[in-house]
Amino acid sequence: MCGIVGAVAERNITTILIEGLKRLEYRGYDSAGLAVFTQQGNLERRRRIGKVSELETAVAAEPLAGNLGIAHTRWATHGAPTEHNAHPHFSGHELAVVHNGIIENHEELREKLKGLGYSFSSETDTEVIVHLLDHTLKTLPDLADALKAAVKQLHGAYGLAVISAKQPDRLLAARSGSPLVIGLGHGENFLASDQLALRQVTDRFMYLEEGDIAEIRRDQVTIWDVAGTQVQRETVQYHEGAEAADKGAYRHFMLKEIHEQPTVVQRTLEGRLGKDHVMVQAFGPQAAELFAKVRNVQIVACGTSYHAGMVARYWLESLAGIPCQVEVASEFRYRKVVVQPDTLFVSISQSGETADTLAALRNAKELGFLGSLAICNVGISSLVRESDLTLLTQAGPEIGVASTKAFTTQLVSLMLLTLSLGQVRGTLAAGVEAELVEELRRLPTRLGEALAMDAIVEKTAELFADKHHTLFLGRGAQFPVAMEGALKLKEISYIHAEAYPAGELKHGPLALVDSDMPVVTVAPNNELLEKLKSNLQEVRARGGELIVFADEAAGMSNGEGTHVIAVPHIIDALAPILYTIPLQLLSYYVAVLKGTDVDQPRNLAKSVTVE
Ligand code: HGA
Repeated sequence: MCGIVGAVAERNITTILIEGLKRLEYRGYDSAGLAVFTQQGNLERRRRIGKVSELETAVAAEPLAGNLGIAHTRWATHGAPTEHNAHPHFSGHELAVVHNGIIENHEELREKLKGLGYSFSSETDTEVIVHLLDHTLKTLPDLADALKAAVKQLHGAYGLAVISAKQPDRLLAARSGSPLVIGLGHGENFLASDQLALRQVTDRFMYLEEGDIAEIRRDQVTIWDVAGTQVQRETVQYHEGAEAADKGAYRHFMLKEIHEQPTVVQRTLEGRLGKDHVMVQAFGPQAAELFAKVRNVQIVACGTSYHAGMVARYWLESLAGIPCQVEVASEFRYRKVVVQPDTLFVSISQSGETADTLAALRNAKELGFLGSLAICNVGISSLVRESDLTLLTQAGPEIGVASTKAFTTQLVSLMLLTLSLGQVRGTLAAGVEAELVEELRRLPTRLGEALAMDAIVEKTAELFADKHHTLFLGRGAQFPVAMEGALKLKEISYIHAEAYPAGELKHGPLALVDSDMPVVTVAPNNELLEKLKSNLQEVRARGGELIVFADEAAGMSNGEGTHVIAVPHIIDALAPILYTIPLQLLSYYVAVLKGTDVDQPRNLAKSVTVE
């Protein structure tokens, strides 16, 4: 995804900009560029498609030095990944902008600006911003005033950095739907879309809030909130140890990553939600055109990602009315597959290098699919490069071998896919998209509430310490959640765990149930609750011990052999994401009790790049 870096200093800032972009490289991008107000008094830029190192080579060949600059790594949403579409975008020779996000009313603004005599040199939505700002500067000559007025005309999501050769003592920033952080130095200040980009130059940060505009000078930062009132934002100081590849205060990476889920889910949603709809272009410039033709979906993945795909099948069919099949990649790749007309091939992988999934994608290209979409956490991976469309999960580096935050961000991405396909094809029931967009916005807070179950789940884990086998039950979209819960427990505690749709119990697995076989159940308050309660009676009648994660309003209570753990209420469609959290915590605490190697369980590897 796009990255922004900006700097205003006494020293030359070109290398700081390039180093910052490199630190954001892991997010994936297709081109990079920078603009610097040079010592000769001009605004100059260099742009290149491909890696930041290409840009670095271009700058080395044709150096530019200055004290004020902005830089960007682009992941195209509007217009192909070409050099002329790469940011920064200019209006004339004196104004430069970099942008993360999507401007939804860009066509209308483009027409208006053309009418005012502006000519466009790119196909991006971003270029309208710079010309609009230039036009506004004619009546409001102060850059901050002009930016405040101009952004009022933008619909969509943006994180912006702006510089002007006419006011070269300041860097301007605006945030709405795409994160920005100011890095505070001594006699110099910085801006970035992620503090990681600036850790080389400072450890003090100020996070902009939604609607904020900031004017950043060498020795002063001024911020206005959405109402135009001047405000102070808190300064946060980072210490060594706050890096992603550090466990910080947590005992294991897995626990740290479980607790990061509200933040990374928030990040995965950023820039992708409009007021009451999902921005389809978040899947890439051709997404709307391709999605309009989709009549079926085939999902292919392995392990945890496969479980995310299984949840998506329930969503795609029940919410968007689109038939969906899901298969593990190692089967799909070797089977003779019959492809329905107009089927979208969707692959899901944390690393984007999973050998089976990659091979399945390569085979799929010969099979007549309509197109391919990768849902992936690594932007520079083979899966992303070889797919037509991509939606990057923003989970950040996942170090624990057992996947946690990658899974929940995959689920969020798949919900965005469901709503996008339903939106483009017109198959969503009235009001569903607006309601789910609203609920998605609240999701990070709800996940935080679920994490507050940590202590009670830790206590519950003691029930498993001497057990060798476990059953996990769920119904509907909670069945794959139960599968993921069982997989997590197997992976890190080495306890044998099986998941069943609860209705299947009496068709076989009930024979296994006795007092040595705890049965874990996920029970949101939906139309299947009463049926699920009957299934649980079947377990109790055989002496099985029940651990039930139930909606606080489900009317279930503790009894002999029945441990009910209340889960905060959530809209049913998003329940699979929320219920995953206590199951992750459960497997974690069971593994800790058993003393296994939580982050690197035996026999397993993080990115399965072999068959
Ligand atoms: N819409 C802009 C920026 C894209 C972006 O933020 N991607 O993550 C463009 O297409 O250039």
